[in-house]
Amino acid sequence: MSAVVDRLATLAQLGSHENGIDRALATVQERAAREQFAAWARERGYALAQDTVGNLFARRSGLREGARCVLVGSHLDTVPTGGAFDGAYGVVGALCALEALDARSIGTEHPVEAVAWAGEEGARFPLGCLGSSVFTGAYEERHALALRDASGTSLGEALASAETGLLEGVPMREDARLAAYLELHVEQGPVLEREGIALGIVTAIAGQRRYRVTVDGSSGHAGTVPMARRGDALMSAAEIVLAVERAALVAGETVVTVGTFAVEPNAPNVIPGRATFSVDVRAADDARIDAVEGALRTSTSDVTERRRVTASVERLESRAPAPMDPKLRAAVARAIASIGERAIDVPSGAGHDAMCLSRVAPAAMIFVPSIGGRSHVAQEETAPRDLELGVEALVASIVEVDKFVI
Ligand code: HGY
Ligand code: MN
Ligand code: MN
Repeated sequence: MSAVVDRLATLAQLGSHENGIDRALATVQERAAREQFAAWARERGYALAQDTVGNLFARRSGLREGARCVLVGSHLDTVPTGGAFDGAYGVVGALCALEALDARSIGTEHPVEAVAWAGEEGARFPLGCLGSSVFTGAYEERHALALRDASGTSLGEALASAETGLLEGVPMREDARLAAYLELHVEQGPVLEREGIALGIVTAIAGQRRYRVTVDGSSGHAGTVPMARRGDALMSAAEIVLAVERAALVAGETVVTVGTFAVEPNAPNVIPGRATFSVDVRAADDARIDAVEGALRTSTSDVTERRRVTASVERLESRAPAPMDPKLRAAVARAIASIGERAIDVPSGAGHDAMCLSRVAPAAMIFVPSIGGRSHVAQEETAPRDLELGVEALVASIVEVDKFVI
């Protein structure tokens, strides 16, 4: 078995249960994944560093004194009941790429660092791309550490705990200067498989916004309160949910997801007094996302006028569409051609840490196919030969990028 396949299998054990993998930021399972990454890096003699929000870096030195680093990586956390490839592949692939450079005695002008970004999925603390947002200055560290999970634990508290926190004996990263960023990832969609091509070069990452909507009504007896006198939080929420679905369909090329929904008190014979849900909207351009946000706000105020409820919409996160760097994309294309392989351009509907990195450095992404286009599910899978080819494409891309980015 190749190193990339073998290591992904090792990571897949961490947080694994009968319905998939749970490895949210600053949990025992996610910390174990960071420990595993650190162990692999130490074995190979790469210098390790971390930062205060749990980003972890393994550095292979460059030949040129003072050159900025080429950063290569992805994330180790998963969505609840997630799969073994989303994120983990890009982290393991980055380490394997450093090792391939060693094995082939290829020196690079720039130091090259494999990075495991903390909390990309936003599954526990309410911010996606948490680690890369803080690293790139898009989100303040103190605000990130103050974020609380559903049980009220802050990220700062979780990262201070010996069981779930920062790694012992790993120094803080000091040098944040970047030459370029590369991320290898599974496509999570159907295009590469459909086209029968193993490598994709990402053109742009769709914009995305996340919201929390809270509807407050009045709890009451399911059998006695007449329909006309109810302030049913769930029925009101249902109207809002369907309104955003309609708005996305009208906008076209727009996706909207209500992935969490909580009802209180959550009993069959009590009228729901509170409904809280998430809304995640994505499109390649901001105007379409604006249209869905408009519908979200209009339908929310509409239900508060027609029904006996109050409601609030909080925008938790907003990321503009992120085009990848044309020069870096061209370098990746040359690199892939240099190893005798073909690639096509593909857009990314999924979010990635590369969105954040692209604001501060040239960034590019390489995709490999996802079987059946499936991801964020336990069944997500990529063929071993495609995983290996992706790493080869990454190695060649590092070498190509190293030639011109100083
Ligand atoms: O939500 C996303 O698109 C990513 O998988 N975090
Ligand atoms: Mn994901
Ligand atoms: Mn991912």
